[in-house]
Amino acid sequence: MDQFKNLMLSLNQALEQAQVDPQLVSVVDSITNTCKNIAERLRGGALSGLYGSAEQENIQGEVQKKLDVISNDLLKQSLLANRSVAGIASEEEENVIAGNAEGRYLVTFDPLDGSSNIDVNVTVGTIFSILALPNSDPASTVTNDTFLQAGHKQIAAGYVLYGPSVILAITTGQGVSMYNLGADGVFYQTEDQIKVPEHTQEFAINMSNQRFWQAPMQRYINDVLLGEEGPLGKRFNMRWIASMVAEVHRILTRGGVFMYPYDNRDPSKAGKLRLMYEGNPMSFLIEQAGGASSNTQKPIMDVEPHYIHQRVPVILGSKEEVERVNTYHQSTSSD
Ligand code: P6P
Repeated sequence: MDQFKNLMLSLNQALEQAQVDPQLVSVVDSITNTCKNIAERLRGGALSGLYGSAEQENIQGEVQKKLDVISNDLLKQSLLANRSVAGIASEEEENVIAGNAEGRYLVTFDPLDGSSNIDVNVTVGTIFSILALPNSDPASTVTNDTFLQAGHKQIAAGYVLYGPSVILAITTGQGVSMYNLGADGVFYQTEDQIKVPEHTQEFAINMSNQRFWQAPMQRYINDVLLGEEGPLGKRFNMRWIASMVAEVHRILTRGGVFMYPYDNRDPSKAGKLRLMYEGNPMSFLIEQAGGASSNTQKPIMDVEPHYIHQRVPVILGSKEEVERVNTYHQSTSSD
């Protein structure tokens, strides 16, 4: 990596070349610098004494890992200290937190997605989404409602993947680029204008939930599993990492379709994944890379949020496959 670093753009050089608002660059810097700190804590593994549960639950009713709490606190501290940040919303926090009166950007984030994988040393990540403060709302009145903007209003979105490499994927609405964290602590661009292959033979879903899915999803997966002899006429491979960031990274890298559909385990919930800081940012990345993202009825970024922790069914990835899943559901709705 070092031998090429002079040939590669740093994150800040790339954002400057793309003429990104300096205040937005400052917000991205706060996020990525904090993610470097999170990566350092993760690298310590069991030696860091940071494995295991924090012995407390978050607003989602999920038992938090120690690193969930630490990552959340680090991002809160860094973003609320940034004069460009008008407010933040976190998966780990019941309510939004107002930031700086002169701030123009709102940030939603999942500080450590896939954290159940930490203790087994499997890839996790930080997901973030950046919205503009509505002109009518001076920063001092930032409330939960200020954040309730549909995904197509996002200004920027991305993730930092803590895997064998620490990788940032980001979009500011001008395509998707990726950056590897160098030994010198700088994110260097390794990919630009990423494109998700339109066709795929790889699907990702938690099959153990099959009996809880709606009929159209069961029919689609049954047809996928029939392979070449079935109606789809091709063999599929399956992946499931239980870490959305890792699944989306694989899809941005080689295509595929990721599904966390509605299931009736808790009929009051539209799905497991959250709209504002999982569904929307990942959909922005996927659509900017030429893929598609749907709740089986409409693009996820067209879903109007009514609650900061609103959940949403997620089907995203290679366009042909997402559209196929939608067709299975629409034929039911037209029945
Ligand atoms: P399950 C992680 O907890 C997460 O929110 C996503 O990152 C991941 O795709 C999904 O939940 C895994 O859910 O039910 O398979 O553990």
